[in-house]
Amino acid sequence: MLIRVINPNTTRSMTEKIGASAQRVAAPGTRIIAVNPDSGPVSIESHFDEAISAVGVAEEVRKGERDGTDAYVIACFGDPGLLAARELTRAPVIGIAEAAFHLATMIATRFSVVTTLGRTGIIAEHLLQSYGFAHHCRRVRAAEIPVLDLEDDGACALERIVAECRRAKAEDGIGAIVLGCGGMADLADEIREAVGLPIVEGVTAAVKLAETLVSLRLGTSKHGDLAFPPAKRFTGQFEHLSAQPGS
Ligand code: 5HY
Repeated sequence: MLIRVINPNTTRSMTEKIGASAQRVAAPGTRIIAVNPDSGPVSIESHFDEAISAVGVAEEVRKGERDGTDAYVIACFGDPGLLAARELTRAPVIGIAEAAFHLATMIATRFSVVTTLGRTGIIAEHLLQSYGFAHHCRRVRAAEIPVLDLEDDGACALERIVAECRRAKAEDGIGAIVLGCGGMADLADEIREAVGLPIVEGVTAAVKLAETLVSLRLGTSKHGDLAFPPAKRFTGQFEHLSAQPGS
């Protein structure tokens, strides 16, 4: 089984870290290919970053279709371009936020999210609403660390995340915590150890859900709004996206 794990930002070191975490939990026989778009933001910390990164996600799915990919994972906690990506393939496409929310509600009646910057918290809140998990989530908290601090050992990112998780455990009346950034993929075990609560990490959650869907031969429905996009001409820098009817 081939799973294409797409880091929507363009920071290669974070892509490799995400890929290693994904391969660590993958079943024998599952091959993970971890990629990021050539063009786009080095980190995603705003609605604008999200909008630009969604195009990069679509481009990576188009490339994956040429490789016979069995499933896709969008490894950014905003699940940028999730529905557009699903339109482009019959394979399952899993966003790490969506995956983490699903698993968290199977192990706890209430959870909190701990993300990077406060300003991106609203993106997680919008997803909780649109996915129907808002009533399970007590708070979306932020460790107030820039995403790329997760790539800098000297930045004390882990300490700040653990401190915010401990506050959530003490104050939110929850049974689990969801980590709110793909760049935290390698930190779940240490945080679980330090905080003493179930920690749900999206990249690994999404890989296991993708394997489940593929093994059940469940792919993205092509009946209705996730059907392939209507073929049309694109202009300018997107001309290469043009498609002839029926192509
Ligand atoms: C992510 N940004 O998962 C989001 C996290 C965030 O570049 N990868 C990013 O802070 O919204």
